[in-house]
Amino acid sequence: MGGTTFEAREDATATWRELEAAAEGRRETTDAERADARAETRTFDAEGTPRLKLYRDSASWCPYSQKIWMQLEEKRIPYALERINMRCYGAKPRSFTAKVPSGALPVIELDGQTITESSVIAQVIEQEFTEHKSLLPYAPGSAEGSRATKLMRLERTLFSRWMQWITSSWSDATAQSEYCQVLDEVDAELAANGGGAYFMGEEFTLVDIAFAPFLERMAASILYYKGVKIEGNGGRWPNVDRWFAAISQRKSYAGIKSDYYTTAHDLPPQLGGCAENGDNAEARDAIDGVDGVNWRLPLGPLDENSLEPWWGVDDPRAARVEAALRVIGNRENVVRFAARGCGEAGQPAYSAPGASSFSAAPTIASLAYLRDRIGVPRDMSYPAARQFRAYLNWAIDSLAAL
Ligand SMILES: N[C@@H](CCC(=O)N[C@@H](CS)C(=O)NCC(=O)O)C(=O)O
Repeated sequence: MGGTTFEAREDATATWRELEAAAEGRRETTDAERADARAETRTFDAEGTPRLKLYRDSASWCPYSQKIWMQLEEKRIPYALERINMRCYGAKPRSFTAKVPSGALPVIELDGQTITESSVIAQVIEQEFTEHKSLLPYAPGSAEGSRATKLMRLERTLFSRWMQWITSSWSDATAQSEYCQVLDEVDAELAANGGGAYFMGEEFTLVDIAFAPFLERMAASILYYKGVKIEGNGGRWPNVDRWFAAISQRKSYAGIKSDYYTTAHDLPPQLGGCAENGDNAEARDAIDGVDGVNWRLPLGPLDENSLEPWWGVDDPRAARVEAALRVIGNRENVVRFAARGCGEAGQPAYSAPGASSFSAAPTIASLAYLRDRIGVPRDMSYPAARQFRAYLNWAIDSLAAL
């Protein structure tokens, strides 16, 4: 960007400095208690160095890291944070692989001791931070304790049925039916919890945390690759819906939840591919925004009937403020990143030396590149990303019409 032809254009667009001044002193109107994927540490107003350091993946893609992240947020345990790349998108620093040769995430350091494996980490956190609310308050061997263990096993069964279905197109109908049968069991367990929306009833527990990252990814990927709606299905899994609605209200989850678009595109590099079944074209195109409606102004209301159900309050203005502040606060990186979209390194694809007229093509390409790579929750929340994608499309359409 920035050639003389561009600067010579007359328009009323604010400069970055003006935008920065407008942003000065403004806070995102979203809840300050909500987890923030970009935070370097989380103190919960405690003083001193946290006992615990969490290593989780830089792009917020890893479901096992998300479990531990949510547990810490839910218990309000102060933690330091280091982001580590997953292999599918980057290298890991030697300082990390020296500690953890497998490179697997998540990892915690507690009082300097390195602990791996999310299920072990979760137990250690429960044992070590007894002054914080217990998320598994059941005696081993008690009826509730046995139920929690059974539900944790059910989560792994659901996970393996999902893997079989989502990564392969082989025997798709059988894989679908086997997956849906286990989801029926999950729904029945949620109905048989003695009341309340959570797996163990009224109480939110580690069982909900075990399911959350996976049900979230299943809802997105099964709709996108198989055309089957899990969340907001409106009939077959009403208790799963009630659970989605309840968990989505939690502050510990709202800031760390992804969206369908991000998940649909981040799973293939992690899993080595996801298989479409031919019934998914409509849902896929809608999630990608190629239908001309999704990601376009005016945006419809976001609620539990949306293509991607939204169970919280839809506040479009707050969402726009969040998106604007994130972009203004990180503008150098955003601009540098978007500029990758308008040509290959060393190949200014659209440059036209000496051209006297403004060419919108490089800017359009950069904006589209940025639009397609906004990550939730890494960059912003889903409502904010939705607004930002739609306004980028508005800018793209306006430039294309010049
Ligand atoms: N059983 C492990 C699984 C962890 C796992 O599979 N982590 C993946 C990311 S989701 C990982 O770190 N893989 C190495 C990499 O992608 O760099 C746990 O529960 O912690």
